[in-house]
Amino acid sequence: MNRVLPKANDPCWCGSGRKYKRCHRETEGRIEPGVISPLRTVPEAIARPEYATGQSNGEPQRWREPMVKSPDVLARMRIAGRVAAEVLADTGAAVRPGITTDELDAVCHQACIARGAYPSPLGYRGYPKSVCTSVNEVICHGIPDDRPLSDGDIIDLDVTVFVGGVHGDTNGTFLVGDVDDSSRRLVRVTEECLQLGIAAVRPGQPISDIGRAIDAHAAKHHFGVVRMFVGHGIGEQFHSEPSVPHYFTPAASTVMEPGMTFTIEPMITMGTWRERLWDDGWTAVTADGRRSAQFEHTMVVRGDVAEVLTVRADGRPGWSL
Ligand code: EYF
Ligand code: CO
Ligand code: CO
Repeated sequence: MNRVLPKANDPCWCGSGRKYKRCHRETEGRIEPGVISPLRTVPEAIARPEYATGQSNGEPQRWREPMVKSPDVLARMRIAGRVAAEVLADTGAAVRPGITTDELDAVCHQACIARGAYPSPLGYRGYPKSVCTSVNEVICHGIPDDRPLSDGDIIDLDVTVFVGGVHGDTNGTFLVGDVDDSSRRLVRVTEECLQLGIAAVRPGQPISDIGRAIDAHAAKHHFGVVRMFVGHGIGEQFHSEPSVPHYFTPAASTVMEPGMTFTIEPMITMGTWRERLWDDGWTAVTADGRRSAQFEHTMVVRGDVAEVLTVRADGRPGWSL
């Protein structure tokens, strides 16, 4: 049912007696936490990462994993990257108005299992689901629940798989039905930010080159770049060194070397880059309630440029714009 919204100085519709502008106007139309379904299980035959073996409350053991990977690890990461892109494509194909984010979680969960992969987010630091589903103003780490998608929403699906002892991490933002032009522009520019970040990968150059390229493109479109969450090293661990900021900072001084593996995953906003955390301790939203989009690839630095690992067998990513 469509409600006629009050004018700013009228009494709020909720009956609080306060002016609408001081009561519900700020949060009108925002995503709210829903009901989270019970944990899904993974067959015993599928190898799981150490944090999901029930011995550490989901806290990963941190060890000094080399940033530069061996040929054997790289070969396994190519497979994990392909599987992650396939699972993202399968889950993205299910996006439509009316489907709940929990149903998308079930699609992702089954798509992982069908490929002999463990869904890396499940149990990671206590995270309860197999995929992150971040709708509209949710920046990242949205937890799948019973909220159905609405016509006009945008949703980021963040898929990570663990297979062959290594992780592959990719995400993309999908349009739900008929989406307004400014949101479409946000999604398109965010994907361009990822591509420009990848194009800035070059051995011998500092990682700060990546954020410089992304920052410049977002600024050209008057969009914000989220600072709280960054790309990360990846391999036998889900998250390791180096950190990959999507904004320019000279502190990102690690020099890129052939064989280094990391993600680039810019979160680009229509308004402020500042975030707030929901009371669940996981879900990050924009401080002003405006929309945010994200795309992510896992890659390896090669002798000249980056090789993107999270692509399907035909070279396409897990999304299509
Ligand atoms: C309070 C998580 C832990 N963290 C990162 C854990 O790199 C990722 N995506 O590209 C990524 C994915 C997930 C993740 C899924 C779960 N977590 C999230 C939020 C808060 C937190 O610790
Ligand atoms: Co991810
Ligand atoms: Co990531």
